[in-house]
Amino acid sequence: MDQKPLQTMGQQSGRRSWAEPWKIKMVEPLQVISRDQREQALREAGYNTFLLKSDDVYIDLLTDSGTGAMSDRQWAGIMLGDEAYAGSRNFYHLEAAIQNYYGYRHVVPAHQGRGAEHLISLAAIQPGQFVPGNMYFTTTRLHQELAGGTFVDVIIDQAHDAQDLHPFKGNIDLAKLEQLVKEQGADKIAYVSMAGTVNMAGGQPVSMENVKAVRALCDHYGIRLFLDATRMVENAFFIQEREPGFADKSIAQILKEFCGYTDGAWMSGKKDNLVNIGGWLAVNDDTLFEELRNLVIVYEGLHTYGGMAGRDMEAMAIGIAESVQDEHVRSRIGQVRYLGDLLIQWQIPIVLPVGGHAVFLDARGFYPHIPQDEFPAQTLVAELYRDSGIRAMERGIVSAGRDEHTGEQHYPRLELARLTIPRRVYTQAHMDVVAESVRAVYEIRAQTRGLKMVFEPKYLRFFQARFEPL
Ligand code: P71
Repeated sequence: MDQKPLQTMGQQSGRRSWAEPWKIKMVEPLQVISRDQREQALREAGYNTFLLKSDDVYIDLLTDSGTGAMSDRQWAGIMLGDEAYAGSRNFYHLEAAIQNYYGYRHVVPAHQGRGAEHLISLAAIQPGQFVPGNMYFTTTRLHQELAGGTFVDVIIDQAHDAQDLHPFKGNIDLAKLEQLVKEQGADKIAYVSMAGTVNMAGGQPVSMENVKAVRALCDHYGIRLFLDATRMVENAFFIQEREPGFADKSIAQILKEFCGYTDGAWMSGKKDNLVNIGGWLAVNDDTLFEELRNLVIVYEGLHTYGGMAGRDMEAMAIGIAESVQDEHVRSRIGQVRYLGDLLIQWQIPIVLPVGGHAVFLDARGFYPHIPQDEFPAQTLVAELYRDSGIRAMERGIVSAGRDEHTGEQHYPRLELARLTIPRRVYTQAHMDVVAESVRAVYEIRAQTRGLKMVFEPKYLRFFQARFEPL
């Protein structure tokens, strides 16, 4: 039998290979349980991957949130925690890092992203106001609604089409935004809520041109613009790669320029900032800052720790500096893209272009015979786990939940299963195993049946809902 000469990954893509800008100093053993055990674990978890025990998971692609590997420098920083109740030196390091890399004037720490979302929503939304944004995110929208606001999706139409190749599918549609402002009046708009790389659209970026244009529109109507900076570093990579005029600018320069068009940001440090727990809010306005700094002590903790230990703040300060290194971001997104490219070559339906933090499988493409209210994406994540012990996350009708007024289910166009890649954790070989499992599940797609929901919690139902096979 003829054997084709083996090729490295770089050779296969017609370039010199490159690798991660780090080496491994400590490892965490993994185990794989048997197929029968997985079948039982799945039943016990009500076919919901959020309810699996992590010991029963082989490769964990549930989320990139808090699941990254910290560097030796960050772990050294943990030992330098100043656990003073007030005025911890680690807070000042964190504050300086945020001011330096993101460019905002005032910093309020929070225990994680949703803590920060809670505070900004309370401070900046009057009941009855609207909050336009580039596609909803679950916790973001919930806090906006709990504060009395109504979220309005003003993302470009292309974002809702899994196959559309627009390079900046996270962009805000200026016409949709302006129409809302004209219909409701500028005083009914709390602020524009813009996310850097849009999670639910597949990790899709916003262009510099778009944020500039949104800024101009906001200035015209006197509306504030706040940024969900959770994955803004990854957004900066796409600008560097795709937007004319940015190829020679560093990720750090692009990040700062982008943030400069916004009035403030909230952050889940568990993503870009390379920590297991932490978050922050940062704003330029003095009055808003005073209000946030007052609110944080009610809900999170004193304004110099906001729910974090001193050591957590130190790790995040160091993580911020590491996160904007060009080599880091290139290898992080390069790994996501490696997995995506394998699946594209095998003609498995995924969201295109491949985004920053995850490969999103298009469950409608897998299971055209399963109607949306039999939960195709939930089915797909259950099938993947059954096949190989890989854990993914549903991002479709279960995540979208119900309309708060009518109680009707939202029926999102995107019905996706997210293979989320933690930062600095898995190797190329792990990605190969994942790709082969996705293919195995795809090959048996015609025999696969949907699920029915047998338990539905009131808030953020996807976390705790239970299902049974049909
Ligand atoms: C993700 C998460 C974590 C998560 C949250 C809700 C359901 C399932 C998983 C969290 C984000 C995020 C964006 C854009 C704010 C938060 C909240 N993402 N904005 O993707 O992606 O941050 O988790 O630190 O509270 O798995 P938090």
